[in-house]
Amino acid sequence: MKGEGYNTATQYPFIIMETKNLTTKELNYTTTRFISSAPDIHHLPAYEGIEIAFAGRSNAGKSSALNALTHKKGLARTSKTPGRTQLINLFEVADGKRLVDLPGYGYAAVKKEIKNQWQHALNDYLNKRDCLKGLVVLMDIRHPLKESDQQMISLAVAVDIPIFLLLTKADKLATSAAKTQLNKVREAVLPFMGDIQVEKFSSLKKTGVDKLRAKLNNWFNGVVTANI
Ligand SMILES: Nc1nc2c(ncn2[C@@H]2O[C@H](COP(=O)(O)OP(=O)(O)OP(=O)(O)O)[C@@H](O)[C@H]2O)c(=O)[nH]1
Ligand SMILES: [Mg+2]
Repeated sequence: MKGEGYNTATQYPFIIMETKNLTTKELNYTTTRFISSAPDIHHLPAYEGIEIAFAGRSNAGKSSALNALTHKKGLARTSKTPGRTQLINLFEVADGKRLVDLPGYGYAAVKKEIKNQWQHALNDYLNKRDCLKGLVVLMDIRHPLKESDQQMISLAVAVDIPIFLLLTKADKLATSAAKTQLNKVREAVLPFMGDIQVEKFSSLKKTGVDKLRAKLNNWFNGVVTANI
């Protein structure tokens, strides 16, 4: 099945390269359940299914986004204290389909040495984790594209992992300011030359949750899009 479309993130046409099913199967995210935690990337259990990871700076709203997606307030622990999620938490959406809540990067109080270790570990994860089919990168809409975010995006693009970039806490800005920020970030990611879609998001107001669900459905169903 081949179809042409338009990628709003990059303004380039795209072609659907491969679909396992003619229609994207809607998954039910509300039955997502916690599977296990791993102390670090090297302790993640081998996996035959499809894994999609949520990454972002500490406090960006990763755990909150997972809870909004699944309609489960307490599925992933959220906190006002940055660096709350220190373990890698695995969740199962359906058989062979998992979401991963990664610990936040770029937390100011973490020593440089630890930050470097984490960077290496992320690099390994993106390079070696064959089951990883997509990366949701979350950034506070008021502070997007910090150096650590850019590193993360570069790493993922280098290994051809598609990115869904969510500008979180959009409720903290007026609608027009949020739109301006969205357009700025869409422009700013063009030089990365990756498969990157940028959207506004608010766990509080549920903004962007439908788009996140649609993207995850595509990735979990093996729909691959590529810029041409
Ligand atoms: N206003 C607003 N606050 C939010 C939103 N999403 C998250 N927050 C708040 O931001 C703080 C951090 O959210 P978390 O979801 O714990 O962030 P995290 O990225 O998982 O943080 P770490 O686990 O520390 O890396 C919490 O106080 C949340 O309530 C949002 O959409 N709107
Ligand atoms: Mg968290």
